[in-house]
Amino acid sequence: MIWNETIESSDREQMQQIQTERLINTVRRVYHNVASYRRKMQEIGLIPGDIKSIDDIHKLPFTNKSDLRDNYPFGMFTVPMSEIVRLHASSGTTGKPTVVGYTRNDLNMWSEVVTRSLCMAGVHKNDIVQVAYGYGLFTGGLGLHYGTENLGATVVPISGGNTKKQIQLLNDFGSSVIACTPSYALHLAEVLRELGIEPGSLKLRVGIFGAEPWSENMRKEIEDKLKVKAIDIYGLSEIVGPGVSCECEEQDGMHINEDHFYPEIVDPETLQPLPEGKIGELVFTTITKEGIPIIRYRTRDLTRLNYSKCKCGRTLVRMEKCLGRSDDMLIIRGVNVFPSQIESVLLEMSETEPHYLLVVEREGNLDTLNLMVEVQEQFFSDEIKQLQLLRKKITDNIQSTLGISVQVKLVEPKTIERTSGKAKRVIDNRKI
Ligand code: DLL
Repeated sequence: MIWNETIESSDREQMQQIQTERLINTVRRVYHNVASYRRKMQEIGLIPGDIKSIDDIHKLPFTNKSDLRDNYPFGMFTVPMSEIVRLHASSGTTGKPTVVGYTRNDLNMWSEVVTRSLCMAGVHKNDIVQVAYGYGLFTGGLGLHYGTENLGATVVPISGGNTKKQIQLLNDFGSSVIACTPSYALHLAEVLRELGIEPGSLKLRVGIFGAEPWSENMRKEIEDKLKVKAIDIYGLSEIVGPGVSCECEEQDGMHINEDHFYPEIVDPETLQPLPEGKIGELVFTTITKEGIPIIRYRTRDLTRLNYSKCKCGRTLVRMEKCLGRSDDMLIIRGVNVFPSQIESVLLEMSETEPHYLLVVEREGNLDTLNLMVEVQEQFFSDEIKQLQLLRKKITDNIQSTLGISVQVKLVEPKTIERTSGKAKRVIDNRKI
């Protein structure tokens, strides 16, 4: 079912008209209410009247995470606090969190885009949706929660973690949909196996997985082990949270709710717009948000856009599965490496588990990439020779696909820490 047929299947011209009107309003709004936007625009001699159509968006300055931090906590809100009904924040690894505020209308819009996303994923009113994203300042839990209620399906607000309880409720309540990170989905599958529960005996049929990058091979693995259709959902707290985009049942790119979030792809070095189909950094402008509208936000996520009509009937532009973040990209002796590429190689091999950790060290002036990877129980052998052969196979596969050498350390199953939230795949010990 398409939740909002008129919008989700509208023709390009109509969509651009909506985007133009909304962008003009948003620019006016931030110019008159947020000092930092006004200052940035004045610096380049731009006034709101210069933005006459969506195509003028390139004239506007970019916004970075640092802008939000510099204006911590509420400096970029465009309404008085009396209009803000909810706050969320993303923790980040360093410094202050990034805080976002929602008005009542913002929350309604967010529910709408999550409901659209659930419909894209093939979820309907009769489904029981177990929301295993964290509830709290993180947007995952509450975002999926209200979208599910708005659809009229049943929500199980269990939040993240407590795997045994998750499994008990999957079983007892007959949850047909699970929403969690893809790495946690794999963990769930692992525990099910340990408990001797056949995933096929549960009612589970759809998984709404996001909040971290995951490869196509990981999708196959999850679908196979958990017996669900694995749908990719994308979002970030600065823009709204989950529901910025989501895959439909075709699983061929995530439809962006572009009547609310206008996407661009730019070259991360030159910041110039790139033509359709080119991979670059995704940039978003919110065009309906009231609490904290964001102009040209640099997500650091790398992907490409596809404007062709989807087989599902939607015309909303699609973004490809994220390759990774530009700031997660490792440059190892000059070669660009994404953790997702290593993940893909590992998942193509039957001997390894999809649990791994990359540790980068600098010895002298030389970077070394160490890969710790779990070996499947049945391949974990006491025979050193067997293990040496396996290490060589992994090293060779990575060398031939990525063109870099890695030091592989094989570890027993369940050595690498499991998390119910975003998985940590990289430790960079280089002091550069
Ligand atoms: O992760 C919101 C979310 C919750 C999305 C639940 C999907 C499901 P943040 O914590 O602000 O928000 O992190 C945003 O996570 O810029 C991406 O780098 C990454 N990310 C989110 N979804 C995906 C995805 C939530 N489907 C950051 N694929 C983003 C790859 C993703 N990366």
